[in-house]
Amino acid sequence: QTSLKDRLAELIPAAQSRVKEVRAEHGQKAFGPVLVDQLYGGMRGLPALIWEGSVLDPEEGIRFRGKTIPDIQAELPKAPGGDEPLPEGLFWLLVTGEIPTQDQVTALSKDWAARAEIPAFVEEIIDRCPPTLHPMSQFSLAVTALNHDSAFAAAYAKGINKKEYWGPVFEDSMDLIAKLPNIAGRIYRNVYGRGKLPAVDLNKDYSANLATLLGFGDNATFVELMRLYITIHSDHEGGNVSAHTGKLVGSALSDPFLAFAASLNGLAGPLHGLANQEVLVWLTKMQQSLGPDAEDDHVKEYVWSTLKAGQVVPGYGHAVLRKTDPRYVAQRAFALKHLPDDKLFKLVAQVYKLVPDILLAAGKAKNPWPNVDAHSGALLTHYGLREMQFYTVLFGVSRAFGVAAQLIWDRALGAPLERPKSYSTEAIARMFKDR
Ligand code: FCX
Repeated sequence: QTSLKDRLAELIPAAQSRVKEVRAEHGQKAFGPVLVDQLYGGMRGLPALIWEGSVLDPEEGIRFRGKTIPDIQAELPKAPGGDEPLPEGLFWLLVTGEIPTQDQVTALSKDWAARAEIPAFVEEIIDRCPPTLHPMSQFSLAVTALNHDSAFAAAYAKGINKKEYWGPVFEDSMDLIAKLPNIAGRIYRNVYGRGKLPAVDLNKDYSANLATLLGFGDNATFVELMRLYITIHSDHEGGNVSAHTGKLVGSALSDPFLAFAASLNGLAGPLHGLANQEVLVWLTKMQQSLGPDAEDDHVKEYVWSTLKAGQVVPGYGHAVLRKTDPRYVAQRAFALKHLPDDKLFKLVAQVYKLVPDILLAAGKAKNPWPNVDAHSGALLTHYGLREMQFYTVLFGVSRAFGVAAQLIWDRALGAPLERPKSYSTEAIARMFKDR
């Protein structure tokens, strides 16, 4: 079976029965106490969501359908001559739980290339944005506008049976992912004056096309970087801001374009995806202030000055992880292989050696280790993609894979409207007065 949709149609009935079974067996069991502090504390650790594609372990990091990053690097199909997994394969895995064949992955590459074009009015929306509008805002506008052609919105207006929701949501999700390279490429070229956008090549894989649209398609190592980048940024279970926002908005039966545009607005925050931009801004300022080849003591002082100014060290810490992020490790391995002598990579590595001890000494951050965003910008910079404000757009392209996979399953499994209960401080004070 080379069609993802056909394979999914085969898998859905069993998955629906499995959910019924699990709910019948465990539905009435408690998941532990909820503390009042969790309501005030950003719901850290509160079990609250179902997310099928990936689960995050604090010590070990992410597993996509049970597989670690090294597992997927070994097992997923590669491009001819390539070493990195094709993101097409990761999407197949997220959706089906199965490692696809080379043919299945090639079929996805072709399907996405065929769906890649964006409507003329969306091109115009992007072209009319002032170059001073942040690329993430432009990205979100364009994705929102794709809702014009949503198969799900059209089917809903015609009165589609709820049992059939997943079909048009699948089509929208495929269109969404397929159109992101054209949107990202257009924003990049407009904002930074990088010339006209070339056409998508129907015979190239997704990452090769993305690289070409950005203007880096001739560099085979950059294409490999895009394959790795998209794969590792795709999904990080359901509670992070972008994933949860997409699921939440999708639960109102907003179509995948509206739901994912909401994800992007969350990803654009500096504590989440924008941290990859913030890291490069911070490293660049450090280089300007300390000069090249700074000594450890000077770097340490610089880190302390950031903390003393009441700012966070971008790229460090995590709400769930308690070890070095395996997504950081994978990017570091890529750098050691392809750009070991790069000055900025060396600074990233020096910061990695010094920051955890400082954050431990400062005594606040629960996790002193680097996350995914501490490394990505240095790799992009090496290949000439130096415009830091654009970095989160690439994170956004990748995150669509994880959010889309879950939106499809949410509709296939009949996930309800999300509506948790909130309380005022006065209500809490009253309720717990005598307890
Ligand atoms: N530098 C300085 N202080 C930090 C810190 C850092 N890197 N990480 C955490 N802290 C501080 C917090 O600000 C908080 O201070 P407060 O008590 O004064 O409010 C305290 O330590 C406890 O926070 P903690 O429980 O460890 O962390 P949270 O779960 O609240 O927040 C994030 C997690 C990721 C938001 C936090 O570590 C941070 O701000 N890091 C820097 C920004 C960043 O890299 N974000 C990207 C994360 C991720 F990979 C992604 O989504 O892309």
